[in-house]
Amino acid sequence: MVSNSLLLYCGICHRKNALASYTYCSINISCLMRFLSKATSFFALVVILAMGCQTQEDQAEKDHVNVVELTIDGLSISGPDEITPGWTTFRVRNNSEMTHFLLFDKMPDSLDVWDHKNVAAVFQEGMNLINAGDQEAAFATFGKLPAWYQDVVFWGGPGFIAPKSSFELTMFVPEGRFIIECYVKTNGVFHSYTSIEDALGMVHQLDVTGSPSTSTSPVANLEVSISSTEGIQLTGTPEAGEQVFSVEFLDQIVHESFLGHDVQLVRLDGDMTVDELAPWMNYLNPEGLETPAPALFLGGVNEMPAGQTAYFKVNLDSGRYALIAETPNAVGKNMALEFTVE
Ligand SMILES: [Cu+2]
Repeated sequence: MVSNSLLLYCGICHRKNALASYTYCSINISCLMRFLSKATSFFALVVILAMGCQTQEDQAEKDHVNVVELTIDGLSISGPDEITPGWTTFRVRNNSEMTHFLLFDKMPDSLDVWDHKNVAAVFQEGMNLINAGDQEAAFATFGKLPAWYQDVVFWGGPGFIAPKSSFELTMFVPEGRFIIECYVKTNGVFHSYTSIEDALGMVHQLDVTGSPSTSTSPVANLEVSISSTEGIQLTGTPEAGEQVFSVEFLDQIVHESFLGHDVQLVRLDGDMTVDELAPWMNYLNPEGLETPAPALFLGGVNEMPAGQTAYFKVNLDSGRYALIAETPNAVGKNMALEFTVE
């Protein structure tokens, strides 16, 4: 029999009991033992979770996952303003009703998105003249491009993406300032341009700075190369399901469009051929790059300097497809390659 006066409240379970009085600290010994047992289990759980997190980080490293999300809504691009250099996977979600692409322009030092606006304005002025049928005046206008424009390095980026779809591209990104732009056209106006003062078109400024990521390049099951001399070459047989393409730029030149060559993946529905699609792949045509796109674009790699390789992952169904460059006379340059997935 324990008198009520000897009963104390346990500091752990908060129940009145006799044993608590023997600990001189208001803690029931059996309660304390259960607590320590649970605490030990909890500590073990923390260690296991930490190991699990470490394993996940290791797996992410193995999976080359240094991911940057970019989102397209209407005519705007949203995403981070700053990322670290190195191998980076850009996951793009195109929520808009139009086909767009995201070309990375590596800008000369100290220039920004407002300097880029001046370039877009010159291209639009030239395009307006082409649309009006005055080619000669248009090319004279392109001569007004600022001298620094020659120092812009086009550094890839996700290719043409159909409306309401997603795409994933992995490429090495060096340090520097990039302007991400889309110059697909709607009603003859480049998306990258707006006539509204103090407003920007479809552009997004991205600074690449800091310690490089340790991610590495993915492994491709299909190898594509492009050059001004051999055009687009494909090694491997595309199959239904997830396919990883590598795209190697064997060389790079300035084409008659003032831009280099790239590789875009498109599904050819019905009787569509690359000959029919090719004129759309030239922005200098009034109908070129004009929305809506005449075919379903599944992504690609925008132009990169010679020696660079980028990777993209797509899910293919059986059907007819083409790898085609966004350049004037893509077929004549051997930069339009049809293939079939069984
Ligand atoms: Cu666009």
